[in-house]
Amino acid sequence: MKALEGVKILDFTHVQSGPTCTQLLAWFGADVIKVERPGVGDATRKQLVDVEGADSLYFTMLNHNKRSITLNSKNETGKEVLERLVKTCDVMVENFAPGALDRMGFSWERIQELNPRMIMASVKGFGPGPYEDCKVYENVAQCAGGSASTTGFLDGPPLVTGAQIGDSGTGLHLALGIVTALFQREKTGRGQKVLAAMQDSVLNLSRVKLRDQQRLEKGPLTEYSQYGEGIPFGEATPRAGNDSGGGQPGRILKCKGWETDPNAYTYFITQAAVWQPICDVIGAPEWREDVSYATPPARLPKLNEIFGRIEQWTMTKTKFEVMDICNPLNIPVGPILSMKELAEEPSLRDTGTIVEVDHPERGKYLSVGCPVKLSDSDVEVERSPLLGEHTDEILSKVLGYSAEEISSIRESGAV
Ligand code: CAO
Repeated sequence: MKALEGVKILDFTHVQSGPTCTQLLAWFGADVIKVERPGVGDATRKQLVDVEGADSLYFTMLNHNKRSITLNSKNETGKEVLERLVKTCDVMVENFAPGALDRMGFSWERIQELNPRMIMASVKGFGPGPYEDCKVYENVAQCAGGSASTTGFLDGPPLVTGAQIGDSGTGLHLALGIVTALFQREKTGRGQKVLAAMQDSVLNLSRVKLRDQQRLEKGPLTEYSQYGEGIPFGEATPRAGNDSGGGQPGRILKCKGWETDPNAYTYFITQAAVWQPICDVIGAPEWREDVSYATPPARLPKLNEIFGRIEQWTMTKTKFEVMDICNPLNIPVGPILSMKELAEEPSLRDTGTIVEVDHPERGKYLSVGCPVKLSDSDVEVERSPLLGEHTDEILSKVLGYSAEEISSIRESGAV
């Protein structure tokens, strides 16, 4: 048995934020029915195409383990089918632009009339407030949620990150909201509305930077490199390059081969508890007991000098040698792994975090499998559905329409 077996999800999501949420729920065993516009489908099916005529990797990697029904929700018969889906499902997930669902005739009030147990979960760019009507994509959320202003180097512009914290990050937040609402429904019998705003989710992930904003009011942020460099702080949490966001200073340092390999780097943390082994390993035993280096506060103004010295050592080793030498000494380090290295990493294949999936239109491709492992709910990653692949199956087996009714639904142009 899978954890969410028996839960039916009306998946009215598109692009990345919503699909990433419903894909997780599908991996945990929910029956996810993706509703798509006839003839068009989720816009990502045809975005960033690498195999002509086939669904793109953008789509296939975000829509595993789902079934697809095409349905025109603006057609009268289509609305009737959608009503039946609302009555049958436990959860409806959507990430349309603000107001789109109301314009379709499916306001929260209407949904409650149709099914009081329904959990209606939405991703929006912003929560209630001045920007609630705005459309939002990933990078807008990274900028509006505090990530971009705190990412990058002090002397450069704000930066967005490669990790899709606005879209996939919000999808994760929404998935937690949905299972929490399902848990509450067990006791109350009632559904509820669940909202995950992308700005809120990014801000939640940038929590430590709001921590620093408040610390800044009390004085300089001594663990930021700019403190040791004598650069004054402004009014807002600054960009901190690759400084560690926690209490143990860290940096990205060059390793052997950095001149030609853009990823020949390691992250190196000068954790206080292992200062002495660090001094030994980098060939600076004189720093072990020297009072001007031996304590964390004494080191903070000298981070550039200390990391410069450590880098002299890391540049003589590959990033994997640094790992092999430091790990037995409990020194926290981590290689900068490229996507190529991750794709080829056997241990990630073994755990199902990287999976190979077969697809009828495109053949074999790699995907990221379920990143959360449950010991009593196995995940088998299945390919994404073709557009409308399960329309008849859902109309008959889930919604109970007869063969004649299905023909007339088809004739109406609703599916
Ligand atoms: N049948 C009929 N019409 C359908 C339909 C269906 N099955 N599915 C969608 N539509 C219609 C919608 O009702 C809407 O019509 P109206 O504009 O008349 O109300 C229209 O398609 C377009 O929907 P949309 O506005 O959501 O899509 P968009 O491409 O214009 O905007 C996006 C995309 C992502 C910017 C917007 O949906 C949004 O802001 N969503 C919330 C935030 C979010 O999730 N962003 C992350 C996206 S990934 O980076």
